[in-house]
Order: sequence, then C-alpha cells, then structure tokens
Amino acid sequence: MIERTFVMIKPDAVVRGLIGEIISRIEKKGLKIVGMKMIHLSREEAEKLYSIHKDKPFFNDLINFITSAPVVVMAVEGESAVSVMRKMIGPTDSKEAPPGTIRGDFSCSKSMNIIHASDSLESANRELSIFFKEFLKYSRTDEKFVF
Ligand code: 3AN
Repeated sequence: MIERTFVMIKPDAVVRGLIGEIISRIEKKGLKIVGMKMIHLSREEAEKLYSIHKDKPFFNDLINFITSAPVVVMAVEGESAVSVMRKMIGPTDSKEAPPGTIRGDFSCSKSMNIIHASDSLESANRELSIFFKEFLKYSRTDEKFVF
C-alpha cells in the first residue's frame, strides 16, 4: 500500500552538515518527498509533536534538544513508506543501530539520534498534520520500478 510518513532531520544532523546525506538516502531508496521545509521548532510545536512522551523523565531534555537548532521536516511517500523509513533509520538507541542504517552510520547516542520517522500510519497522520496542510503531486521517473 502506498503510504505517507513524517520524517524529521533533527538539530544534531543539521548542525553536523548531514542534511544532504540523509535526503540523498531517502531519494535513492525510491521514496518520494512530497513536502519539505527547514524550520526552527517553537517549544509549543515540539511539545505537540512529542506529546506522547510528556510524562517521560527525558521529556524536558528532548524539547530543549529539538528546539536547539533548525530541523528539516518532510512528508515522504511510497510503498509501505512507514516501515521502510523505520528500517532505514534503525532503532532509537543509535549504539544498537546496525551499520547501514542512518542512526547506525551517523550517531552513537540515544537522545541525539539524527532523525525521526513515524512509528505507525496513525502517528504519521497526526505528525504530518502538525506541519503540512497539503502535499505535492508529481511523478518520479523511476516510479514504475517502485510503485
Ligand atoms: P523513535 O524516535 O525511535 O521513534 P521514540 O519515539 O521512543 O523513538 O522517542 C522519541 C525521541 O525521544 C527519540 N528519538 C530520542 O531523541 C528521545 N528518547 C527516547 N527515549 C529516550 C531515552 N531513554 N533517553 C533519552 N532520550 C530518549
């Protein structure tokens, strides 16, 4: 099934100059970027995005981190896009993330772990609605190999 998921390149990746590397991996995988912007999250937006973690001990550190520098938010479309993106980013704790995954290749941290991608279609819809009102429509030249 063609799905749309929410992806965010986090401040640690932005300040380390990894935006292009990460976007390149998403493009090369065959996923289609149908929305993208670079923004500096307000505390309110960050708290809304991470509302499910509001009672966790790391919540305040998470909000401080995610508002510390700009992020790149994306809407990413493709066959099974939610699970494909989750596999590409690897597990939350980058130390456990296998080489070849984005977290596995670029981070050793659990909190500063480079990238976020929605963990379910339900989360994707909720998270996308915070940042995008509509999505771009176009065809990739390689769609016949992917979709
Ligand atoms: P994921 O991003 O892999 O879906 P979540 O949704 O459990 O992971 O956590 C959201 C974010 O909260 C993580 N990306 C990470 O930055 C931070 N986080 C999660 N668990 C911890 C933890 N135990 N200690 C510090 N930060 C954490």
